[in-house]
Amino acid sequence: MGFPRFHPDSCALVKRYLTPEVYEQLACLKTRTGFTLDAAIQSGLCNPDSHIGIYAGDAEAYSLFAPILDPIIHAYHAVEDPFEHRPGLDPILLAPLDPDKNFIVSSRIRVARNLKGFSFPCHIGSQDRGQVEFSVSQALRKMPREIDGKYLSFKDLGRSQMQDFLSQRLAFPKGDRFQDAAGINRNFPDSRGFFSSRNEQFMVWVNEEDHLRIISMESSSDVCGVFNRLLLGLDHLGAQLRFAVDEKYGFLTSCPTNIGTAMRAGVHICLRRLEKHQDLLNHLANQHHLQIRGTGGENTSVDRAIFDISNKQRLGISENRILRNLHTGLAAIIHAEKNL
Ligand code: DAR
Repeated sequence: MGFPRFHPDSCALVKRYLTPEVYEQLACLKTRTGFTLDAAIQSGLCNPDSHIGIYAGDAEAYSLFAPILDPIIHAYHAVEDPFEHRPGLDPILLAPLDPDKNFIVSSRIRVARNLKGFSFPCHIGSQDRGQVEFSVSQALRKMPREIDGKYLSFKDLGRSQMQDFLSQRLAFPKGDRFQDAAGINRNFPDSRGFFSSRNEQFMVWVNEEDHLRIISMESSSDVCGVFNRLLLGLDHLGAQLRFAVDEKYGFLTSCPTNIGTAMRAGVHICLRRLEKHQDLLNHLANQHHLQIRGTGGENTSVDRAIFDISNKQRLGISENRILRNLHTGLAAIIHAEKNL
């Protein structure tokens, strides 16, 4: 392909760190499954507004393409060498954040996982994607009673059923243009599906941006209860499935922004006053390593002053520490909202 020409306006981290020397060093390399650097950077080349611009096609990509991925990981996760994954998945108890439901509309915590030995969604072949769906759906058949439920494969759903599940945010739509350019949408909706517990507070998306997105959620501010439910499901799935994990990078994911704990813990919170004081909100978010997103999550706008606020750090920090930081940060934001 020759040295890639990123859009002049692109600010993607891959453009910043992919120097001609690094490209020269990596351009002819392939992982054992045939994943190349050119394939990894397609999203950033096609989408000038990419923040990162690169995806990993398998676990080996993180070592083979470390000369480009490591500087991006250091920059995004604000970690310095030597960094390491610090697991911390213990049940946790913290004071209620918003018991009167004046601000927090819902809490949602998800972790991403990819099965060991399989290419990741941007590079996986149809047959292997089907094997991933089969293995995960089998592991979901006997969940603990509190989160027992049913797996539904998209291919078995009619159009109106699919629309209903999408509107309930139980199913997931085709990936965005960033994921599309990376190859994540190939053969959609084949071998995609979702598990939902009967109370719809525990879900697993299969073959979305990663092989598994394990989600715990509820319409409350009880981030501890949501986290502890997630642990229950994770323990059960972790006993039956082998995940791609590295002692340095932690859980390996399609996007390098998700490695480490691969956990995004957040809330939908109504901030009518802070909406008019974005500088203060951004200051508080930065102070507590939080990420502010629109109501619909990534790349969406804020609707009716409802913000999606979640942890920014995923690597070099434990899941328990993420939850404590989120709790402290949200308490500070709620305090500011009350006192404006
Ligand atoms: N939009 C892509 C990915 C950013 C991180 N979000 C993920 N992985 N869902 C970008 O490079 O900006």
